[in-house]
Amino acid sequence: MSPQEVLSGLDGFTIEVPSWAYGNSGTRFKVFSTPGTPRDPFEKIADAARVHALTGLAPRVSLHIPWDRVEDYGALAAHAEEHGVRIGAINSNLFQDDDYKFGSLTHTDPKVRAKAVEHHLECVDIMAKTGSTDLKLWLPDGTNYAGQASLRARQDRLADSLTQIYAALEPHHRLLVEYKFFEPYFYAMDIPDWGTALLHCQALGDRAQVVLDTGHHAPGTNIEFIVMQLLRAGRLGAFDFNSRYYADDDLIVGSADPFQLFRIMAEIASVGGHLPESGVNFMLDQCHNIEDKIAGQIRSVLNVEQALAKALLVDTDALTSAEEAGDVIGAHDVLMDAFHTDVRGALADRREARGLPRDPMAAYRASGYAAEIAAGRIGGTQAAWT
Ligand code: LRH
Ligand code: MN
Ligand code: MN
Repeated sequence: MSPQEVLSGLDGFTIEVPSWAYGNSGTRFKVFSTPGTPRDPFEKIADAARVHALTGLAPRVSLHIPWDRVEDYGALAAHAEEHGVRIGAINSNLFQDDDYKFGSLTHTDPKVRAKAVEHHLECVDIMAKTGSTDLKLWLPDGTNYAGQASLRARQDRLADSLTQIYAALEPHHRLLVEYKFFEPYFYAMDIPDWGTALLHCQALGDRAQVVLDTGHHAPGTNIEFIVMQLLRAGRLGAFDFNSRYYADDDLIVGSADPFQLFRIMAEIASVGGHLPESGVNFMLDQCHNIEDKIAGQIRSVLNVEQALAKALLVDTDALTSAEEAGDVIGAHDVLMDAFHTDVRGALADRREARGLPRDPMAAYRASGYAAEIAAGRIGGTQAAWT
């Protein structure tokens, strides 16, 4: 197959961008502002739409409630459509309310649990108004000290709360459950790992699926193994892509470890998980604290596209033969050959053939958009730490 034929595997592949990446966000320390930062969700969507217009890769924008609360969600969805994008996952927020000091969906007080469930009903309502089909839940609940609470009772209360949320979904909606092994609590998080997320999803039903945030694992974790296992179970609902050096750094995906990103995409591509019908939502969860936010998002979606293009280049027949023959080095070499292939020219050709700029970053810089928004927007929305 020619490179262009191989790269036709990218047709239909999309990446969803987060509204909070366009606002001032990231780190619990100083959050630096960038000139032209959006002042409201409408401006965040306008910026996100630029990324899609230049790359052809990012047609959906995730919202985060309450950061993106607006009076008229129908108007927000229409605004997105006018700009050539649409609303993606609706993210709930259980980590900025005093009532949740000892838990939200897991709290011992039924009134606090009911409040946390109710927040998800608001999100489901927003889904109906915006045409979103994914409700995304990251649970910040946990404990800091052994003996602080019954680990088991918290799981039971969580199961009950999740059941209520799941029951509120419409038949075409999914519940995406995200795990994280630490932070904001450090002794035990209530959904620390993919196993716990998977068990809850399996108890809920087919439309409950796991979100894998690449920054939410202990250093050294083999993430592609988890990807394989969740795909095998039919429960990989979505990614939150980002890069990490230390913790939940939320840096540009593919910047810290492009080889890890390639290994993940190779696992995905090996079973067609990149195809739209697989239902895996490839999202970004990033913060651009010191770099230009729009350029940071362009770089991110291009990095994911590049990793997938290399993954599609893996000679699967040669790989299988080498694996079956016990040819350890041969099999490894097949994979590395794909990783070391420079696909940038082929991707530029493909973009040009689709009426897109060969170099989206250069096109963005030449467009004058950054200067335009810097001059036209004063003040910005501050999203909280992610
Ligand atoms: C917290 C987090 C999580 C969510 C996001 C909104 O760790 O980053 O990954 O997806 O906040
Ligand atoms: Mn995340
Ligand atoms: Mn995170």
